[in-house]
Amino acid sequence: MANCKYEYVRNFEVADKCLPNCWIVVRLDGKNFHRFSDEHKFVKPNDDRALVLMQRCAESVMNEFKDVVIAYGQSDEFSFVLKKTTTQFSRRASKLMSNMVSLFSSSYVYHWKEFFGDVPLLYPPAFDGRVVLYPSDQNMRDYLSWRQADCHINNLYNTCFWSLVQDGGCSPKQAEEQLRGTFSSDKNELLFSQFEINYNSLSEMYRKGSVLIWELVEDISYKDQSAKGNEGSKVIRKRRKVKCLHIDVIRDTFWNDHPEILSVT
Ligand code: DGT
Ligand code: MG
Ligand code: MG
Repeated sequence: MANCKYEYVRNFEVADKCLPNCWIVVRLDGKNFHRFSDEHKFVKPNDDRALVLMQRCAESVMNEFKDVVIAYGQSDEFSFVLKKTTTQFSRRASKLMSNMVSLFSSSYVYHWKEFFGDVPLLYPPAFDGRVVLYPSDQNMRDYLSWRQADCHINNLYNTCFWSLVQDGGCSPKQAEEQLRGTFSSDKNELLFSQFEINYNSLSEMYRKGSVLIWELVEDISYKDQSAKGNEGSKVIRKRRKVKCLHIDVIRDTFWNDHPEILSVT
């Protein structure tokens, strides 16, 4: 067979199977969304349309990748945690990551209009992706805590920055200088004293990001359509549905309330 001569090139492919028994985290992040958000005139510092579109794309990914136990998103990024025992794509890292990233990107374009209406999508957005393995539950929780703490730090900074620029008469350079070296408490104080903003009263979506988990819902149908409401004809089917929360994942409360996430087999 003529082909045999060429088949050796297959051996140049490297195996990238994820280590067994580890949480697999796939994080994707918008490519140059600094420019993308500017060109599409995203509201600063938080654009509800953009944030909810990101959630919608993450939901599409979870519906296709049922072994994702939790996803977390903020700004232009989303992280997906696959259960330790997943065997999807034989745990091949590049296969998992590239499929998730491409589905997320195509969903972003596909659903754009639902959230942005007549605002034209000026060019195709792209996302990068990476895979990180976490061997312990604590490592995986710490990963999510890290991303949520990042969300908080950036959001507090950006809220101050854009308040100073939009309502405080500062240039971007002046705002940056005023915020340099400040602590969280200083920023909270600045927002309150100068702009009457109580940081804690801002939307939880901005402050905490978006946490996607599964919930069980019941679908009720009737065997005999003409016997609607008749208990004997009732059929209840349970199915999993993606639920979006804007909630603290750093403290134990969330994990105690959702023990199924860590105990999934
Ligand atoms: P990268 O990820 O290295 O390709 O570069 P960027 O520009 O995507 O940088 P990154 O990911 O660190 O920061 C996210 C950018 O996206 C940041 O410039 C702000 C922008 N962005 C994300 N969400 C929003 C939003 O809701 N409103 C506005 N105005 N901008 C947003
Ligand atoms: Mg980015
Ligand atoms: Mg980012």
